[in-house]
Amino acid sequence: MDLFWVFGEETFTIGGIADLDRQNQRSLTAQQDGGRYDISDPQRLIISNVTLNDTGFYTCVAYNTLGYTHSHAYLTVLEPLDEVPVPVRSHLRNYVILIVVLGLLVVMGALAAARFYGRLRLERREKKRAVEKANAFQAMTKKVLIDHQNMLANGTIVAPTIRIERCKPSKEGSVMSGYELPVDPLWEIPRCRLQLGKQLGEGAFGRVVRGALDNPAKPNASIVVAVKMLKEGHTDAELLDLVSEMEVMKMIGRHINIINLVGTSTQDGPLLVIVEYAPHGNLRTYLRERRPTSGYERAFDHETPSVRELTSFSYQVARGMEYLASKKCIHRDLAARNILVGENKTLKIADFGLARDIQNNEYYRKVTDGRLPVKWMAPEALFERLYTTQSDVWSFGILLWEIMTMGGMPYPSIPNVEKLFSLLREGYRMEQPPGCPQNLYGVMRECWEYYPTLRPTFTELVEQLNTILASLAPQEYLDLGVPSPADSAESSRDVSVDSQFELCKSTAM
Ligand code: ACK
Repeated sequence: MDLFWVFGEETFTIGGIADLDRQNQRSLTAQQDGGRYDISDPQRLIISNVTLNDTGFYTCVAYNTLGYTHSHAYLTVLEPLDEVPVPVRSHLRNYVILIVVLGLLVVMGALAAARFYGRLRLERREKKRAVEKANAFQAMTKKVLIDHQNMLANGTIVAPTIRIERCKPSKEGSVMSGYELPVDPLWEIPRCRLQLGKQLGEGAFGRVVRGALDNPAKPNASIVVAVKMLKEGHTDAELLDLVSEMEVMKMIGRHINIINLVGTSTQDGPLLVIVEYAPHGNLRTYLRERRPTSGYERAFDHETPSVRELTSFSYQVARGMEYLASKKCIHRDLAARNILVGENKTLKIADFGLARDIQNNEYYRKVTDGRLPVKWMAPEALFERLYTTQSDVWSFGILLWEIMTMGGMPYPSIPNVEKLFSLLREGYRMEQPPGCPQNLYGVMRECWEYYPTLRPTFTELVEQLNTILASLAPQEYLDLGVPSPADSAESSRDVSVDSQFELCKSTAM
């Protein structure tokens, strides 16, 4: 079978190839029109350089000896578009610019994203560090550091230098109390050996409770002790004061007439300072409860102490003070309220290790039981804040007066503190208490010499009181058995003194 291509009318009639021209149709050959027709593959017609004249029907005719058949298609050639020819170089430049701009955009985007993620990461890291820091800070304890080096300044015991540093807890127990105290193996008592009991008293920041301390050597024989501790919500300064008191007590050592340190519990909980227990409370209350009364009945079922016993009390306090003075310890608040009465009427000086703020004007205020500490203060302590063992001697004289009046209030008839100051300067001193032996009153007066060097030392006081003690008959009592005019005047004076305290309070504030 042969094929040939025809261009022309749509209808193709049988007439043979010779009739083509007549029918306005022409057969296409490869040589025509400068070889525009490519029919190297007779089943496919390829026309190059097409023009509008090429529009029309194209018929493909197949024939053999038996006959022929055909098929046609219409070619539409469109007008060329009115395009402004764009030079190739300009295209290229546009591409380059586009690529550069896109590249720049990509780089800038990448940079912005990198910066954003960088900042995000930094913020996260800072937040994490802050949380870690806060956690670490919370887990920190306050380490109490004690420096004993400067405890003896100018020949006087001063509280050790104690400071607090924040640090990582080195023991689990320290986290419980918030503080880490150094262990002193000589004094440390495990908490499990101590059972706390009823409260004996409390101040603004601390409290004292009774306790029972097990004796490991004798399982069923515990000893009664007093335990000093801080109240909840105390400040660092208050803790340092208690640590300082504990250290001073350790340094001072033992004497029968002072409240001795028994031990300390510094680990695995709040600081406990364990001291000897004095079952009969403070000397002032003790004496007041044993004042002779008018009737046959006693207000409290207590025996009134004899003059000899009272002198023995004075002697014991002088012994205790002599010991403290020998240890270069200045008490600064020697008064009957700070003397405790132990077993067998043994007197014990308490609170000698207290850190006292002598610069503080609170000193001019009355204390909890309504007394003004200034009434026990030597003139130089009062006017110049100069505290020495000799100013303690002055206070001892006032304490003697308290003893010989069975817990009386000093300067009962003086209306206010200002008046007391001027009277002391003028040389006024309290009178001899009723029933007080003359030689004992003489000791008081020596203690109240204006110039500290003229006052006796505690060693001299011990000697003098010992001599007086030896001279006294055992059963001699103060002449207070029947209320004397002086005694009733005393009690009424006490009332006036109380109202006078209110006056003092307003002037002190
Ligand atoms: O004056 P007081 O009866 O005796 O009340 C106070 C209270 O605790 C607060 O200080 C009493 N007190 C202090 N230490 C002791 C102690 N070692 N033995 C008995 N009572 C004490 C004090």
